[in-house]
Amino acid sequence: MKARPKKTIETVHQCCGSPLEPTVPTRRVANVCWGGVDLAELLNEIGVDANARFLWSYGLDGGEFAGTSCDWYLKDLPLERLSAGGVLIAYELNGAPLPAEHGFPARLVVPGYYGTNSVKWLWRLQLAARRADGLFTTTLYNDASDARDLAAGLPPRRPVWALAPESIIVAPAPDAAVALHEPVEIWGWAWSFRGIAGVQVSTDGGINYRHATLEPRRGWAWQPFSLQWRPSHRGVAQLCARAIEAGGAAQPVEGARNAIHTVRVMVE
Ligand SMILES: Nc1nc2c(c(=O)[nH]1)N[C@H]1C(S)=C(S)[C@@H](COP(=O)(O)O)O[C@H]1N2
Ligand SMILES: [Mo]
Repeated sequence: MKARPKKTIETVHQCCGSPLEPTVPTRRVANVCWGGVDLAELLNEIGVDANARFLWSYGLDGGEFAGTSCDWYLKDLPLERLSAGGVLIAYELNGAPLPAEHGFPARLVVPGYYGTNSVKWLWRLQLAARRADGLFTTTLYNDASDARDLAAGLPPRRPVWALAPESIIVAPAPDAAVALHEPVEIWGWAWSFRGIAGVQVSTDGGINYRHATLEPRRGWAWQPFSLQWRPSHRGVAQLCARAIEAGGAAQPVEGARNAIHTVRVMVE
């Protein structure tokens, strides 16, 4: 693999949280740089069977999870995602060899998909006409559609693949003190599979929102946003950020892993 051209990609990398608590936000997210081999190019060279629809990837780790024992960590993804580009067999993280805990010697990296799909300690790839049955493919990591999703024509269960629109406030920090009438910069990061078109920020717990300044997306990286604020009342202020996707989908207020992030600060 190292004899092939090395491709480097900066991506947002997010854990979707526990598959046993799929609606609980954990906001475990970072932006990292991967180096490795372009998987779509590699498969084009090998040649792909016309019946193939899914890529199955196997990690070397096995054991028991949620009362079920597994030989391997096995995930699958639709081949359309591969054609969209950017999927790597990565052997570098931030310019250094992958550390053991991040998948040494090689891992899959699926930009724009939740971290669970980026299989570490990769030892086998398989193309198949159907999804891979397994604990981490067709049992866990599938979101149940609610009445609104069903009305919008979504299937009853959807695999946890594409990143839903989300944003986090980085500053001010939770419980920070800010000065009355002095300018404060509220800033953070926003991301989704499709890219974020706008971020709105509230300083009154989500009653009123204003448009923040948002950088356009570069590749698969997350996007910075910021808003200048002059606090006009003493006491507690609840800061909220809401990301809106290119297609119009916005972060929900609650009850989902990508629910709106609120940061409480003290105006003194
Ligand atoms: N082989 C293997 N790959 C795996 C996992 C795992 O348990 N085994 N966990 C997945 C999950 S749930 C996440 S969020 C990411 C975390 O990647 P990181 O440890 O590099 O942050 O790895 C994914 N790849
Ligand atoms: Mo995860």
